[in-house]
Amino acid sequence: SKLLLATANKKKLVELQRILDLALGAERIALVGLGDFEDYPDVPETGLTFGENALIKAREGARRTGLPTVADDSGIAVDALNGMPGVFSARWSGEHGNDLANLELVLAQISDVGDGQRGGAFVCAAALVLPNGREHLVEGKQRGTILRAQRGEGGFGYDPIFLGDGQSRTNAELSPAEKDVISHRGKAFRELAKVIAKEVP
Ligand code: ITT
Repeated sequence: SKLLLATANKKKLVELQRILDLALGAERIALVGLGDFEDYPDVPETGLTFGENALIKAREGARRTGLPTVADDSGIAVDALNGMPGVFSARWSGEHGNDLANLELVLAQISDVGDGQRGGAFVCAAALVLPNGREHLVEGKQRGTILRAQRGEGGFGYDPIFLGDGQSRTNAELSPAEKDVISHRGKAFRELAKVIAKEVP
């Protein structure tokens, strides 16, 4: 069946279709992104947590389209920055979606932080809102270390500066399938896939 993914981020759409195909079978869910809807407004992400923002995006999508809707709100929480950029990850540099400027600002802000104190986590909240009003919310995390320079060309966002715990390659050096196994998004959406299997016919 058709499921709206209330995101303007094409990389998220690709990752999520891949994760859901593996969890539920390739033909089970066809995700459509916001790009397929003309004049879809910018929805203000005013939540203080990833979960609140995921629900804001999913509720708005379900209300506007009548489709069962999933949303992803995600980002990186850096220990040495007291959990920032957190929900501000996509616009940390001031320019929404400028991945390079955002990661360069984080690197500059923790340039004098020592090797033992560069921990952080990717966090993903995944929400499902159904046309009948039922709501589900799950969360996934990946802990790791923030490097001092970029490594790798894959993934998106902060992947090139993030070395997952127990990994020898950054998230940007992993294959897409390898990233899905350990990533915050992989964990959250494998959990949500179980709910989708029950709630979306
Ligand atoms: P939508 O709100 O339209 O879904 P967005 O890109 O604005 O798209 P978010 O508000 O959830 O999404 O911001 C997520 C940001 O966090 C994103 O821009 C990345 O910089 C970062 N991020 C999220 N997941 C990531 C991942 O798997 N790898 C690296 N960075 C990630």
